[in-house]
Amino acid sequence: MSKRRLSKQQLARISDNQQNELVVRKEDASGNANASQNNCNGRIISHFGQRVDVESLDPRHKGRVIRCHQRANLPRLVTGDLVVWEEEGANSGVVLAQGERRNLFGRPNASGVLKPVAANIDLVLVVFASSPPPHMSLIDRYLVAIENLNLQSILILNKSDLLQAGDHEDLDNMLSIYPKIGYPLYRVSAEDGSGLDQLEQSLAGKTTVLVGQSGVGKSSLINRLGLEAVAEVGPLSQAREKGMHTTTTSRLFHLKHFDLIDSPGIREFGLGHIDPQQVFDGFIEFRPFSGHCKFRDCSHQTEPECAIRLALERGEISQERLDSYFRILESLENP
Ligand SMILES: Nc1nc2c(ncn2[C@@H]2O[C@H](COP(=O)(O)OP(=O)(O)OP(=O)(O)O)[C@@H](O)[C@H]2O)c(=O)[nH]1
Ligand SMILES: [Mg+2]
Ligand SMILES: [Zn+2]
Repeated sequence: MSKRRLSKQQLARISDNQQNELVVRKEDASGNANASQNNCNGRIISHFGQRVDVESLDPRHKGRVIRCHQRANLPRLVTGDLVVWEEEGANSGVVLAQGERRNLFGRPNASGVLKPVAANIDLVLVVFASSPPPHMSLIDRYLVAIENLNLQSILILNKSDLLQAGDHEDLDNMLSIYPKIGYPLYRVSAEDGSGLDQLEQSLAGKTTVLVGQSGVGKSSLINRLGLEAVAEVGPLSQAREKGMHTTTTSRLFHLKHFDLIDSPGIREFGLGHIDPQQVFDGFIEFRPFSGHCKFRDCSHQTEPECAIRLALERGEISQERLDSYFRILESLENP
């Protein structure tokens, strides 16, 4: 990722270009729900069960938000989707068609069914904090999902204001692995604003979704990155430990020169919808060794001439990430 700083003018230009890049596919022959480039006039900024909040892209009333229901033939729409909508009564509307989705970030629920979080995104911020403490396998599960969607990601350690020098050696050791394999890692604080200047540079002109456990401060970061508080922030309480979530639905916010999507926190992140090969591919530092083991069906556990274990011995793969890989594979077998 470039360390070059962008001027205000450059940031404004990127933002304009981003707006102009909203291109959608032409209606397909079956007359199905895909909208053409010219008639997409809205974007979903939040969804609530059967209803969605559509932000108008019509130049005459750009930015207006209308609560809409959707035609029954449409798939379940998600925050970030481009749509065609029309008015129906005073302050409500109906979504008639969906624009093409560049991508869809989702997570499976407890029964393995994929629950959509956001569509048409450029970047995922995987947010964690010293409290609640991060689990490496949670971070790695997110990374596997993100890699399989070919999306960019940045790791964010929030609440850096709570960390005293010297009392977080384990956390530092765990986190130091990621920049070495190519993931940017920013230490920030939504409380005192530290580290956010650098983060903002990486968000310029992009639509970014924030994901992570409940209570790590995703909504607080959004409020701090904007000019005013827009997202609801919750207490860090006992109730939260029991699974209370403050943010309950994904929502898109337009901030200075970027868009951010807040998402509900989670306790578990299952990967029910992916296969073992996709898990392997999701560990980016393993990829150069793919197909190099002596046995084609090598499990990378005890086999001789295993390229992964040889890379481990050479220090090109860390023991922690390999352990994490095995843990994820195991969880696929015993969900
Ligand atoms: N000290 C400190 N506290 C923070 C920081 N960021 C957030 N908090 C606190 O952490 C608590 C949870 O913050 P939220 O922003 O609601 O967390 P969230 O990730 O959006 O949680 P969900 O919406 O449930 O997923 C609040 O009490 C915040 O004030 C930070 O950088 N430093
Ligand atoms: Mg929140
Ligand atoms: Zn092997």
